[in-house]
Amino acid sequence: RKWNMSNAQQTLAILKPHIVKNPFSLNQVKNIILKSNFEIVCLKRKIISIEEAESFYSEHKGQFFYNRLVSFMTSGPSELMVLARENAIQEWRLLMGPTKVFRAQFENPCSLRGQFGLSDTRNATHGSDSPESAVKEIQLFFPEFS
Ligand code: RTP
Ligand code: MG
Repeated sequence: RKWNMSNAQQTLAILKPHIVKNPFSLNQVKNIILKSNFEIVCLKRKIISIEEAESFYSEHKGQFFYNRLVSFMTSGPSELMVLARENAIQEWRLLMGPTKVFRAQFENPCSLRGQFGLSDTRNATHGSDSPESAVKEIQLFFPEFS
């Protein structure tokens, strides 16, 4: 089936603060995104607020890494993107690689997390995990778009 912007699936991607802080990594990640046939439909650079981070990661409240995660994600500007392509949600998660940095580096060193992840928390990127979370996350960060 041919796809185009009107029937392509969408996902929310976040390039996390340590990527945005480093112009070289940021440029490399964006080139990989475009070479992987994603269309960047919307992009904004912003410092995620504590309230947004807490709501975004509410499913992880109570986990040992939750406070560390919220403080990292609010520590500086992130780039938030709506990405579109066929099967965008699954393809973006494949391109990101495993959550844990040691798994990303050993099992999929070419993945974004394999190349750019620094730790399990500073793992370079976020991607929605289902069509329902994609809709919810796009609404949270791009209310003017959805
Ligand atoms: P994401 O939601 O960011 O796309 O990543 P994911 O589904 O692969 O991972 P998830 O289990 O949903 O965890 C969300 C984020 O929490 C941070 N994390 N830190 N042990 C740790 O320090 C730890 N474990 C998870 C990561 O930033 C992960 O992306
Ligand atoms: Mg997740």
